[in-house]
Formats: sequence, C-alpha cells, structure tokens
Amino acid sequence: MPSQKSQTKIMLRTTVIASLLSVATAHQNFHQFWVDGVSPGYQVGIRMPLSNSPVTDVSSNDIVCNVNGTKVPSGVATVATKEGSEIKVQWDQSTHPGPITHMLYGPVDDASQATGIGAGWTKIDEQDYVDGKWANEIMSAVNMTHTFTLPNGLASGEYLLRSEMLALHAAQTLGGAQFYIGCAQLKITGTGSTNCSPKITLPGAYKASDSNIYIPNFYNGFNAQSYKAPGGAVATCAAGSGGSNPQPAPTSTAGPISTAAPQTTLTTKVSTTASSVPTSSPGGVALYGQCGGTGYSGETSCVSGAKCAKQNDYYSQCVPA
Ligand SMILES: *[C@@H]1O[C@H](CO)[C@@H](O)[C@H](O)[C@H]1NC(C)=O
Ligand SMILES: *[C@@H]1O[C@H](CO)[C@@H](O)[C@H](O)[C@H]1NC(C)=O
Ligand SMILES: [Cu+2]
Repeated sequence: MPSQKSQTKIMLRTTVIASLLSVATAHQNFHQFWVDGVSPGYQVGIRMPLSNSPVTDVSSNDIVCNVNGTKVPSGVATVATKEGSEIKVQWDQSTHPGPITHMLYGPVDDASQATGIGAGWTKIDEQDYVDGKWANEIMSAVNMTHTFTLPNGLASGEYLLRSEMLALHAAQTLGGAQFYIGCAQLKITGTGSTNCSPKITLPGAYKASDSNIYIPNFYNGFNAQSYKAPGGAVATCAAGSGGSNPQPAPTSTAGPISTAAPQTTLTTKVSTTASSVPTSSPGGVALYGQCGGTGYSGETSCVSGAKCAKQNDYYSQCVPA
C-alpha cells in the first residue's frame, strides 16, 4: 500500500482517484473504550501509536503494543474495571478484511511500567469470519465497536489489554499481512486466583509464514469459514490451584497442580521465553530479561542504560532506564 505521503499527492490530483483509493487509505487505530458502558474518554487509557500505519514485522517488539508501545513509563492513565466487566472497544473505520482479537497481560503492580514483552499474554476474545462477514465488517455495522467481557475470577492487579485487528487484504504476500494494534492499561479488581492458559509470548508467538498470516490463496479459493486468528485458542480460565501469576516465572506455580495440560503448556512457553529473551550478558541482564522475582536466583543488575523494574512479586524485568 502506498505511503501516506504518496497517497496525499495522488488525492490532490483528482478526487475521483482519491475515492478509488479510499480502501487503500483505510488505516486504523484503536482509539476509545468503554467499561460497562462508561468511557474514560477519547484515546484515554490507551498507548496511542505514533501513526495509524500497520506493523508487518511479527518478530519485532512493535507486534506487542505497536510502534514505541513498549516504552515505559508509558505516561498513559490506567483505567479501573473488574472481572466480568463488559469492555467495548472502538476503532477507526476499516474496510480491511480480517479478525479482531483481545489479549491480557498481567497482573503487574503498575501497568504503566509493563512493557508487555514476554510470555505473560493470554487471548480472552476473538472474532473471525461469521455469517459471510469478517470482524471489521461486523464492527462497521455497529459504529466500529466490538464488545466482549473480561474473564471471571481474575487476580486483582493491573493489566495490559491488547486489541488487535489483523488486515488480510495483502496476506497473499509473505509479510503482507497488516497488524493494527493498541494496548490499553486496566486496573482489574478480581476475586483471586484464576489462571488462564495457554500463555502467549510476544514477540515470538507469530511467524510470518503461519497459515493464518500468510495466505497465498486469499483471493483464490481460500475458505474464510475455517479461519482462526493468530495466537492460538481463546484461553480457558479455571479458578483455583494453578496460581495467580501469569508471568514467565517458573516458580510462580507454587500451588498444587491440578491439571496436567495447562501446566505443560505453561512450561513450554516458559522455556521458549527463556531462550528467546536474553537474560544475562557480561554487563548485566539484557534489556527485557528477568532481573528478579520470588525464586529467581540469577543476575539482578541490568546492562547499562536499563534498570530493573518489578512487574509483580514473581517477575522483575530490565526496562530502558
Ligand atoms: C520511538 O522509538 C524510537 C526508537 O526507540 C525513538 O528513537 C523515538 O524517539 C521514539 N519516539 C517517540 C515519540 O517516543
Ligand atoms: C459513533 O461513535 C462516535 C465516536 O465515539 C460517536 O461520536 C457517534 O455518536 C457514534 N454514532 C452512533 C450512531 O452511535
Ligand atoms: Cu490501511
């Protein structure tokens, strides 16, 4: 798709061509949300990206919370809500076909200090292609909104809520899929100890060649009915013994383990993270590596230019100083 600059030039030339280009210019941002019908305001509580351009490199940190969205402190307000609350998000108008998904990261002590980089994500909501319409079309019919509820039984604490609209109109090309992402900061009051699984690591969980990201036959025989958005299944949240901490800290699952499968998944993701996030180097722990937390016995000082920031009792991470 042409850059905004070249699109502007073309539109100045003729309004006819400009209207033909309206599909191509339909970039979008997540710009407002409501909690049980009440909104904190336009762009309030959201790490607004620098532009409305998409992220296309799924291996970059930009895939977490959009360009510069991992910068902390974020300078963004954290909005109070509770488990089970109805969340309505509103995006800019979009004619790009594709799904919308929502993920939570946390709990952390201070959402404005959470980069979101790592294994602490879980998918809590997904809409793909329903009755012949992609999520963006379904949203368009309700003023570009989408509504879902927060899981019940969440541990109290602060969270990042990641809203992602994946545009597939160029997905027939490797690297062509466009990720529109916005992260909100929530303070969730919950009843305790729900452990949602599986966990998702960002960056890391998405690969450019995944069959739901690179779709060579998107305009030629592709069956949208069976499409599922990236990130795996919507999490199953079961209250109880799994522990309340979704962070990538192996020691966090202190309680008795009642279900084998979720724990297996968690363990897998933990080791994935351990290998993909550098944890130490001669001058201290690398940026975004773990530097503390209950049961952690490794290096606790960060490389120059980074400082150790507590995310919760179980996990501290090196963030830019
Ligand atoms: C965004 O991040 C880049 C790279 O870290 C940095 O150079 C730039 O100043 C940041 N922009 C803003 C507005 O923070
Ligand atoms: C659609 O959303 C905008 C922005 O929130 C709002 O100003 C407008 O009143 C809404 N329109 C309808 C029909 O609800
Ligand atoms: Cu666009």
